[in-house]
Amino acid sequence: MTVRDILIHPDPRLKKVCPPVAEFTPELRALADDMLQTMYEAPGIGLAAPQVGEMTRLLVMDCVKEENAAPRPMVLINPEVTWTSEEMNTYEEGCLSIPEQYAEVERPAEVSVAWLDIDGKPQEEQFDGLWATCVQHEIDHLNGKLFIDYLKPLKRQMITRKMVKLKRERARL
Ligand code: K2U
Ligand code: ZN
Repeated sequence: MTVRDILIHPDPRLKKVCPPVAEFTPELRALADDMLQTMYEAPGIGLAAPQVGEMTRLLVMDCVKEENAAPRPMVLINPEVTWTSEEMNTYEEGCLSIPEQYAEVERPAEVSVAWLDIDGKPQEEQFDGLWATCVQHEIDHLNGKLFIDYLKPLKRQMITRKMVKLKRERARL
């Protein structure tokens, strides 16, 4: 397993709609393992393949917060939202591709998602709470959408300018 570099916004690869996974290969399993390791190491509770430069519809998440609770690493391939609740929920979101920036985003409080697991087996589950926020945030990544796209233009531009500066500084190191 390898910890992968996480792309930082602005990056054209973070704005692309990713093509679906076509075949279940050992390389796909290795990518999922690398993404889980990268996510835990960040640390984060979710990570989408385009964030590590892999343009494919695969995401990982583990939103278990309790310290002594067992982790629940999940790998979702070709995920699709099949139902959303009327009720909305607002959460102060962050993003591993937009470090140190946080803003309130409103999303459906509950979602049902259908996906294929790492063995290609169809799964379907209803998520609520932080799991619902996270899975919607990750599926947005597969469609080239970032949480800052929900913000007012001025706020989005301010965050983008900060990231451009951060990337310039990191490039100098
Ligand atoms: O996609 C990502 O960048 C991973 C995010 C997922 C996420 C963002 C906002 C709300 C829920 C999930 C990272 O996990 S950001 C770090 C983080 C950690 C705990 C709670 C919220 C965000
Ligand atoms: Zn993100």
